[in-house]
Amino acid sequence: MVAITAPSSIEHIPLVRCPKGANAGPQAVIPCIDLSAPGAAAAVADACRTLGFFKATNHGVPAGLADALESRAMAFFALPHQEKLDMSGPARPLGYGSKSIGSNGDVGWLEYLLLSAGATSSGGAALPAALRAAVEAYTGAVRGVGCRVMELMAEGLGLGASEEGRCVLRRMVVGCEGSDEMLRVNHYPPCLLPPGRDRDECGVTGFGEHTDPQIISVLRSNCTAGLQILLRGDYSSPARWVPVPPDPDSFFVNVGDSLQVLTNGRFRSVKHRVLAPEGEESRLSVIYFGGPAASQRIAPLEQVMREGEQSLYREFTWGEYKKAAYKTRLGDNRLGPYELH
Ligand code: GA4
Repeated sequence: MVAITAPSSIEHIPLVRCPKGANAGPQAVIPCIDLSAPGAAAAVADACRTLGFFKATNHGVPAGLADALESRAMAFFALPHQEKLDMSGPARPLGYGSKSIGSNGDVGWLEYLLLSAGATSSGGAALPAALRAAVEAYTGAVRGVGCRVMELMAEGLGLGASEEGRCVLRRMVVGCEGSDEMLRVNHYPPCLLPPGRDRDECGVTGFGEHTDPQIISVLRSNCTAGLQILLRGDYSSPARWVPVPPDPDSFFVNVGDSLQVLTNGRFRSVKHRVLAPEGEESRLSVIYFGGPAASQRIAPLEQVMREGEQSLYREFTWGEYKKAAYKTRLGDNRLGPYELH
């Protein structure tokens, strides 16, 4: 069991309820893709079209990097609240945050570190040296997974014939001057419900439902469950939340809003949320967000558009979209105002 030595950091979080009734139904299968297998590009594209989410295995990242970050991060979160704040500053949006997400009133049963992960960034300069080193080593590795996945995505979209096509997404995020890469370390302590509260009726929100604004997100967690994705409904079945079984040896990849636009809706940005742990163990997750430079134009890639195809979105720059995102609530439909048809 993980000891939370500073309950003051999280103890006053209001218990936001997530209805659980919507979870009923057969277990949906999360696509699991071997990144080194011959058919990986087609499998990635298929998963991004249907769910906007998949699990990536055979990624080549040594387990030690994630384990080291996990243990350094847990040691950090066990520090007294004020020390955590002093070391990283309050999340505005970068820094240490507890309970509060963004600046428009969203709350969750978690504490976190949000760091800039750019190649030249000194995000978290005042963090303990061992944590900083673990963050840097892990970031380098997870960025590599993001690169591989973005190349597979492009190939799966049919852009793989030329080097330029295959690298078009990857180059917006990695090795691009001013691109916007971030690393988020989330700690969800166990949430013990007061006697008389029925856990079967509702869970406690760790991180409320939302889509990620970036191009791609790559998540790794410890063994504690909590992540759920929203399976979109259709004429025959309603939308429902599907739990994602944790797998510390794999990465989970999300399509972000910007990639939905870049592919003119072919790839779908996935709604997801986290429920607070029900047992005795904390959930610790680390997410790499790959965003482009502020000036990057976000509009359907010419190469993916069929002849005569119309853009579904009014174009914007990443800088504009990010600025607008920070004025929204977590669960808002941020692409809504940009939809054309
Ligand atoms: C969701 C994805 C990433 O975690 C994040 C989040 C950001 C924040 O926590 O600062 C936002 C959220 C996220 C989208 C809407 C705004 C901004 C909180 C919030 C209410 C770091 C990001 O880039 O967008």
